[in-house]
Amino acid sequence: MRTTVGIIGAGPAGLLLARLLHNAGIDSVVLESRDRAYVERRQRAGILEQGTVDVLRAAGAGERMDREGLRHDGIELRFSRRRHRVDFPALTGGRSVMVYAQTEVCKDLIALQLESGGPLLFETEALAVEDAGTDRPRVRFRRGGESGEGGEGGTEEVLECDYVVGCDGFWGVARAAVPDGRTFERTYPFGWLGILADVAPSHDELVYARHDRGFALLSMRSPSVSRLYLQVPADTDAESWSDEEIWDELERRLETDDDWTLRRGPITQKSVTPMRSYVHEPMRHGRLFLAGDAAHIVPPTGAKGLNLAVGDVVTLARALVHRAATGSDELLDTYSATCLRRVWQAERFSYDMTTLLHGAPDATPFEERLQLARLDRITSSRAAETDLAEAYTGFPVG
Ligand code: RFL
Ligand code: PHB
Repeated sequence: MRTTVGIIGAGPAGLLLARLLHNAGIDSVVLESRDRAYVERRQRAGILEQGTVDVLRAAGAGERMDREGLRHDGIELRFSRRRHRVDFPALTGGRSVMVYAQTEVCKDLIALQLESGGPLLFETEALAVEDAGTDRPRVRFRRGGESGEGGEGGTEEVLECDYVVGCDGFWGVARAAVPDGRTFERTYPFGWLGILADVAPSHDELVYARHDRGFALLSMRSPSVSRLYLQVPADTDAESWSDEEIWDELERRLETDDDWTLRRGPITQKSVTPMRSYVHEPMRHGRLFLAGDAAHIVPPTGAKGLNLAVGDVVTLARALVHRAATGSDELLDTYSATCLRRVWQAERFSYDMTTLLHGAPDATPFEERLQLARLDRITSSRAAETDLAEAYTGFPVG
């Protein structure tokens, strides 16, 4: 098998890259280890930056998003029982964000790819990237699912490429083929217990709450489905929390001075997400490029992960199109540095939001007071609030 661009992984990064390349007349093959239903159901991000929305629209993948997505012009910060709204358009010259779930972005991109696009092979696991330093990189892969899931019987095949892009997430195989890289990492002693519930959201915008008992987040998937999170110790088993305990704890952490109330409803999904900050540099070796979670992870507090993945593949698609049109490697050579600049801004913001709002188990009273002082600053200084609004609505790509 042979293609111009071999893409490993059909998450948002791989799927959008395939679409951008298809639109520019460059062929690709996408290899995805999981089956289609799994990829379409995996609950993750919910917030699209303005720039991400614009990219999806321009790629021809914005039709359902524009019909069903919810435009949000702000978020609420909640602490010491107080509520403070951050008004994005007023602070950023008109920018906003969109609530449209990652599952839906992936469904739309998968449908487009299967309808008109290069091969998208599910249950096809990449085993290794070889010869990335040459002009004939290859992906060794096996069809028939992941090893251990009936995949052992599948025969090994090879995809020969001009370029390989690792969009295979944090646990993928592509990163291992970038030698002499450097990694920067921070783990956190807490995670998020996330739930989906069949109940109308209790507020029309997202609520980020700092509480002495820990962080809580109120988000949503649609006018009738709520998505909520609770900070929990890192090793928590989601099943150790009963539904009633989860609602009680959300109610405590989201408490206010006024008559705001939390609506409860049937919980349909429950899981714990670990928190991590991670960057791998560089994001390229020869003709192998890394994009999205394969190269970097942010804690979800800043809502940046999916948006970073989109920024990476937009930058890469532009560079591959430039190469095809002019024969010049100029933009491919600057790919890693261009992406990393934006990545580190997102790392900084996500770290700041995480430490601003979460209680560390070993936090001193001094550090707790500092957290409140930082919140006080954001809610009383237009300059500080603008800094948050600019970062939340997104840094420019490229
Ligand atoms: P993905 O989505 O992990 O996709 C990688 C794909 O590669 C496949 N794969 C392989 N395929 C073939 N061969 C192999 N050897 C393979 N190994 C892996 C996997 O099956 C998978 O399909 O990475 P991608 O495309 O880089 O996208 C990144 C985003 O998914 C991620 O950054 C976000 O979900 C992070 N995130 C959020 N980002 C936001 O922008 N806004 C948010 O509000 C937000 N909230 C979140 C989040 C992530 C969360 N979790 C679960 C980590 C909330 C949560 C709870
Ligand atoms: C979500 O809706 O899943 C979500 C929203 C905002 C975040 C993280 C997750 O910061």
